[in-house]
Amino acid sequence: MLIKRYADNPILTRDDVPYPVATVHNAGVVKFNNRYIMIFRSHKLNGRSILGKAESIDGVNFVVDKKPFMVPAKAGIFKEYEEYGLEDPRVIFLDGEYLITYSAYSRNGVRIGLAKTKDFKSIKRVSLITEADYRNVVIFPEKFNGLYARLDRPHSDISPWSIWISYSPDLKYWGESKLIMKPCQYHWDEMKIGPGAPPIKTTHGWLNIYHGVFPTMDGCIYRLGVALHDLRDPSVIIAMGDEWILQPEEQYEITGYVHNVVFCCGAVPEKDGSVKIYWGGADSVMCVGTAKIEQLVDHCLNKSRQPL
Ligand code: BMA
Repeated sequence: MLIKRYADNPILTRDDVPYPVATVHNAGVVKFNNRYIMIFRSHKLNGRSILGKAESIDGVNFVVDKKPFMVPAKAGIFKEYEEYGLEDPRVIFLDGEYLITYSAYSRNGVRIGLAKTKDFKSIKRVSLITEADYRNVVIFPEKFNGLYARLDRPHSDISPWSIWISYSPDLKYWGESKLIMKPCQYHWDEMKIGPGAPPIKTTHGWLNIYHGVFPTMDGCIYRLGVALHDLRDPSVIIAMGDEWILQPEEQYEITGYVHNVVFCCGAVPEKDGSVKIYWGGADSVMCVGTAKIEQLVDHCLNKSRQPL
């Protein structure tokens, strides 16, 4: 097994949240002042989502803030596009600040919002960085030739749910977009793929933990896979692991708000060469597992498939 599930999963459920929510899932996690900060998604009891925050010393035992971290904006352009809620946050640290990307839902579709914080207390919304029909945007925690880089997941009928890369000088204007990874027919990720955790720098390349979806007569199955991007040019895929690294197997992944889902928005690399991978189980609870970064890299390199 590449990923060792924590024995006491799930690590966070709605019972741990001091305000009424139906779920706790799909969380971004980063280190801040020697603590783990988790920004998680919750369905409210009307079915729309908000973001909560939890803190931990060991990355496993989390305490949730008394109040939600981010709710739909009450004014301006963000109000218009966050009307139906905020989903699936990813968090990275770059140039002294934390960048949070999240899906913003409204009657106009789903697009990606970007917010900044230095202390996880005051949050500044920066920009809506995509138009509609984008989800799962992760920003690399380093710049390339002075540009921010992100993996994103637009959707169109001709090129369904694939992973693209885009660049920006200022986090606001994005371009130089390029398709870099596609779903593979009759394969565990044949229906959709999308970026999961923000990429992790390794000596062999940027490790990208992504999700893949397979449609069955009983609905979709969400699993996780890994790919390696070139360190200097992340639009180049060095390898893409042919087999998944995690699939729904435990009861808390098989049944819940949406069954058969493991969905990752965050992973924290540790000094000992391991990585804590966080995933939402069945869109209901938060789970964690550990893996050796080297083994995930080998998984990409040893049995790779064509990314396009
Ligand atoms: C996707 C998103 C995720 C969710 C997944 C499984 O389309 O909505 O937030 O975890 O479906 O329901």
